[in-house]
Amino acid sequence: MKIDKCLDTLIVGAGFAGMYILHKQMSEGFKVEIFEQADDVGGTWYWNKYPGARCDIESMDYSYSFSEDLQQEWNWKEKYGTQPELLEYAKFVCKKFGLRKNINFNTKIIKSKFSKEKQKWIVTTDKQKVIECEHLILATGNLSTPNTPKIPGLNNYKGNIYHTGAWPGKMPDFNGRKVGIIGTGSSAVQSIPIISNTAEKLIVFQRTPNFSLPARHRDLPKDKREEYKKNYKKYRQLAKNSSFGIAKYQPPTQSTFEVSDEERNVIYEKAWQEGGQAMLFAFTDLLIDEKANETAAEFVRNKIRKIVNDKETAEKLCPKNHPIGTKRLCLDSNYFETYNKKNVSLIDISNEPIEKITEKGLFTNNIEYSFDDLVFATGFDAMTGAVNAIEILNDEDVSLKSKWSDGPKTYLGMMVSNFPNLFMITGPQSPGVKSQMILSIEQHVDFIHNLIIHKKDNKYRKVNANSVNQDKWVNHNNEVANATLYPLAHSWYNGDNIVGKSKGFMPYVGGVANYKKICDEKVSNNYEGFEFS
Ligand code: FAD
Ligand code: N01
Repeated sequence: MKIDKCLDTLIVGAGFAGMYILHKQMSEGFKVEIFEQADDVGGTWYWNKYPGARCDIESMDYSYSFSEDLQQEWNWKEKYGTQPELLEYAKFVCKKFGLRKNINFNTKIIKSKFSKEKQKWIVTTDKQKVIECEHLILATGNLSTPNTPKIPGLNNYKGNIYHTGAWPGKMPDFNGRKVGIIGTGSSAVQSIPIISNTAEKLIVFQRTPNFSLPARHRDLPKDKREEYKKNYKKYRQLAKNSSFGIAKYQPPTQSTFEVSDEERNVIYEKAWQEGGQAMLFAFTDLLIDEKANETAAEFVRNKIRKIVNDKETAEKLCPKNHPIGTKRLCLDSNYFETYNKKNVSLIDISNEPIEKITEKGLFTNNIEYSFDDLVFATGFDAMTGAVNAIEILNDEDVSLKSKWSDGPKTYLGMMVSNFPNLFMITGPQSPGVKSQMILSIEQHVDFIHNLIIHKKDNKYRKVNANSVNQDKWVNHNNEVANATLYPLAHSWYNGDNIVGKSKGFMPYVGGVANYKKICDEKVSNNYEGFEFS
């Protein structure tokens, strides 16, 4: 086989994870390159250009911390970074650290096989180029494989079709048009209010109502930004010590029923007015005790009932089939208020799934709805989709996908047993998606980079995750998750959103501080669970 290029490290993906590990490996003198299917950096913030897309963790938190220079140089304009601002930030980082020359754009990795004789990965691109590398790092993203449900008749539709997770670069003009949108997750909650401002009519097809709290979005005042910058060290440390990697959300100290109903209401009301996810951090037991959780859930339902004028619509929007916070909580700007607009209607499809898509719209419960444009806000084949899309074979020709057919198994969310020198950043069973993700990305990258250096310094050619340690880690993850309410929801956290996908709770919910402590202990114990040869 003709080898077109030899690298020490090949990275797949140029989002925040890929860019940071590229920077680390370049700084250490490794021969390293990224392969990225898009034509620019940014990952999530390159693909999700839908109206209203922005992060819902405040930008002063949702940003890299590895470079003090970068922290001081970049000025976030708004409380929650918008998609264009986040994409600019990614490009700025790419330029500042001279990364672009080591990135191959418009190139998809389709296959990778660990060669027994070379003891290296042989990686194939969609352009049929073959690259040999010692280390293969998957920075392919957890929410990077858009899910378009296979609804009969989809090909017959004559209007425009959009997916929030693969939005075109040029913003479509919905002015004066009838728009249908399927889905009411975070992407829909952000885009519905904006689309409703210009569309002549917006029809929302809702299968499951979602809990959403007000974001209370605003410009970021200069004095607040400067104060944060001055004290960045303190804030970043607070984030690292927290459960979910957000400085201001420190572990609560009192439980739900320690306070009277009146006191609890005052606490919830304060959190509601403050905006963001504060409410979920009000009490210690909200995510472990159903009765406690119900007090917060009902508080939010009552807010929805107050905001939405039409009683029937309000009730349809009230989530009742899962505890609050067990599906990814949404933050919104006037989402529920949007249903008071004359041009917006809500169709509950919980009991009547969409039967088919037609030339002009879709059929549900024998009623045809027509529109000019159809938006899929139907989420992603999360956490395993992008990894499984690459054919990854170990030296015994066993595919990673087949290994994961009953659900993913990893060691610390970073390696898979019997797939040596293959690393993933924020993989399944890591706290990645249950945290401020850039914080988790930085912690994983530092760990993997140091592991590679340790391997190199000790002249090892291979590092592999021990299968017993991997099983223990997976069991520990399950135990931690099963002690919470998370498994009670049907969500992308447990593969429920994809027909035919194996079911099981995938993220580590023991918190970022605990997770880092565990990782650090493994290192102190001479890289416990990692086999070098
Ligand atoms: P990504 O940004 O997904 O990048 C992965 C890259 O890999 C992509 O560019 C993709 O094209 C590329 N790729 C994948 N497979 C291949 C292949 N086979 N060949 C070549 N290239 C490939 N997290 C938060 O913490 N806070 C937030 O507020 C927040 N908001 C979000 C909003 C939206 C709309 C979405 C979708 C996600 C949000 N997230 C948020 C999660 C977000 O995905 C992460 O914060 C972060 O951006 C992930 O970075 P990443 O580099 O790991 O992956
Ligand atoms: O996707 P989702 P998303 N017929 O999976 C519905 C991050 N993010 O893109 O709940 C009808 O949450 C589905 O219904 P149901 C964040 O981590 C963050 O919105 O499965 N409906 C659901 O309503 C988030 O969690 C931000 O019953 C169908 C919706 O489509 C993650 O990305 C913004 C259907 C999908 O919701 C994914 O969010 C955006 C079908 N066949 C994204 N299939 C921030 O604000 C699916 N649905 C930071």
